[in-house]
Formats: sequence, C-alpha cells, structure tokens
Amino acid sequence: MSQRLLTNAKLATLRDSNTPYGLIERGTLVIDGETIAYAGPQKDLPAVFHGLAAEDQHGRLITPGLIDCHTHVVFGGNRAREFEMRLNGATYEEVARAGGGILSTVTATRAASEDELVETALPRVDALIAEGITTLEIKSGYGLDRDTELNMLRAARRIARERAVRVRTSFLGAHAIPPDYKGRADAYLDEICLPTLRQAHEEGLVDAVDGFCEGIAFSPDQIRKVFDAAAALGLPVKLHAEQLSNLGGAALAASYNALSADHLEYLDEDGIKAMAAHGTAAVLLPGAFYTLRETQHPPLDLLRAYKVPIALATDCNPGSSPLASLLLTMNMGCTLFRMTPEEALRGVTTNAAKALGLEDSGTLEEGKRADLAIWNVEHPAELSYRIGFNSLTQRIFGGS
Ligand code: DI6
Ligand code: FE
Repeated sequence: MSQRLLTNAKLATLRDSNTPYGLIERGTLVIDGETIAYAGPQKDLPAVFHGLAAEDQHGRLITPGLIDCHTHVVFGGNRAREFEMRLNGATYEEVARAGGGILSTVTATRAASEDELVETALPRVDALIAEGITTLEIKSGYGLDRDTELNMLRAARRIARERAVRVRTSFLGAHAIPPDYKGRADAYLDEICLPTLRQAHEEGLVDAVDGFCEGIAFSPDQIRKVFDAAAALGLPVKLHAEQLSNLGGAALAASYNALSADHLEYLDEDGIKAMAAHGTAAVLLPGAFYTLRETQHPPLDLLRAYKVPIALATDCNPGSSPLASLLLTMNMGCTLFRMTPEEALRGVTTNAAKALGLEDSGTLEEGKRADLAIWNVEHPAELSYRIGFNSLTQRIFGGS
C-alpha cells in the first residue's frame, strides 16, 4: 500500500473538540492506501512515518472532502424557458399549460436514454467535483414510471464509475404524481412506485428511500406506505418535509429512524423533538429557499437547542434549485439562514455524512477514508465568506 505524508498544513479536522473546526494549526496528515493513518500536530507524528517523503502544503488548509447529501443531478432537459416566461410576467398556470413545471422534466427525462442522462449530468457533477466534493447523493424521481426510474438510478451508479466520486442513490418514486395517475396517488404507489422500488433494490440500485410529503405531492399516510415498503427491504429512509407547509413529515420520518428530513422551513418544535430523539439529521437547502423566494426561515435556533445535526446541500435540480455549487450553498446557509461558517463547513462534511448514514467520512481522523480537499485559504471561514470563488488547490479521493 502506498503511503503519503502531507506536512505543513492547517487541518480542519471537525472532530469534537473545544477548538473551533477542530483546527490544528501546524498539522500533518498521513494517508495509507485509501484511509487516513494520522491527522494531528506535526510534532506528534509517530516515528514510523518519519521516513516518508514529505509533500509540503505551505500552510494550506485541509478539510474532509465535501459531501453533497441531497441532489437531483440526473434529469432530462432544463427549465430555463419557464424561468424566462415567469420573469416576463407569465403566471404559474400559463407556465403549466405551456408544459412547464416538474412534469416537463418528467417528459424530458422519459425521452432521454441512460447514456444521455449520464452525459447531461456529468457537467453538473464536474462542477461539484471542482469544488472538492468527494461524495454525492443522487435521487431518482423524474421518471415516475418503472423504466425511467430504473434508468435514472443506473445513470447515477454509472457516474460513480466515470468519475472519481462516491455516489449514494435515493429512490424517490414518491416525488410527484404522474399525469396518467392524476387524482389516484394510492394507485400510483401500489401499481408503479412500490413494485419499481422492489425491482431497483433487487438490482442493487438503491441506498435509501426518499419521498415528498406535501399538499401537492404525497400525504403522510401515503409516505407511511412507502416507508413500510423500505423497511421491509431493510433500506433507510429520508424525506422532503415541511418545505411549503407543515404536515408533520419530519416527525413521521423520525418515527422510522430516518437518516434525514430535508428542507424544513415550516418545521415546528414537535418535529424537532422527534428528530432529536431518533438521531435524524436536518438537511437545509438554501438554493431552493433562494430560487422560490421563500420568506419562512428554517428554525435554526431550535435545531441548535435540540442538538439536531444540521447538514447543507445544493438540492441541484432543474426547477427549484438549479444550483451546482456547494461553496455558494455554504455562503447562502450563512447569509440567508444565519448559520455560522463553522456550521456550514460541518454541514457539508460531518453532518452531511450523518444524513447519508456514512460512518467512514466527514472528519479528518485515523481510520476514515482519505477523501480530502486542500484549499488555498488562511482560515476555514473563507470557504463560506467568498461568493463565486473557488480556492480549491487539490482534491484527494480515496488516497489519490
Ligand atoms: N422539492 C423541491 O424543491 C424539488 N422537489 C422537491 O421535492 C422540486 C423539483 C422540481 O421542481 O423539479
Ligand atoms: Fe430535493
């Protein structure tokens, strides 16, 4: 196994410690194969590593590789025309009549081949990778029929083979009700969504099961049905909850020990208590808040008070968040939601790992995966502070 010694670095270890960011000013990091063998003060470097050739980092900052824990990067077409129509004064109804909205993405995704889905997703994935992302979650949910849902998940798996990035998939068949099942959501779940979930699971395409619990999507009872099916397959769940209204989705998800509840602008204290009791992470998505010009803020102070782990993600999708920058997401988390830069960094590392159920990532410590981002900054707050500026100098994925 090859070993590497990175010296003269600042380490934002994000370990639990009394030091902000778990920061080590004069740090050294040793990589052994795909894992971190040492991350600590230069002066305490174990003697066994002294003989390695040093890669001098000239004081640069090393963080864990970033994790985007909520994306819809695989989809067909885009909705720029719809964006333009609305800014030219068209109403939502006019946009819908012209074929706009989420169902226009469903039509475009159904028309795309698996190859085309991969090809159109890769530029978005590359933009994320260029900012130091090493793990990416990708959801299905723009197919809403068996073949297209499976195509989306296969495309997501292929992205992990075509790029040096780890992909976790979430089955989001319960994202919207397809036109042919209008007014018959339960029939859609029974006839399409759940059988497709079982088949996708059989093919090894599913790491978690997601849903959209909302007046315009699925009711809590319908989501329960989806979660029961996930539990029967031994799959963890997560939920788009309390984005536009409060239906108690977060508490429902927590009662299934969900990995995360996501969006959460309309979350109340009962929901937060349930999340805290079940270890469910909160995933905040400021890109959607920004794009929809939402004014209701997620209850950050209460999430803090109950010590719910808070993650941040792009929600990269063609409608509510056409955002392929996790650094900008961090800035938005601070500026729009008033998170601290340390919370933002933990939100795209340690807590994003929690939201995906990954125990091998998210901090710099012995035994974790050697997924690293190296930045030309003086202080970790710079990552959240700058807008439209990428200070990444090197990304290390699985040690290389
Ligand atoms: N919430 C969202 O913001 C996106 N999906 C979801 O469940 C919207 C997806 C889209 O408009 O294409
Ligand atoms: Fe989403």
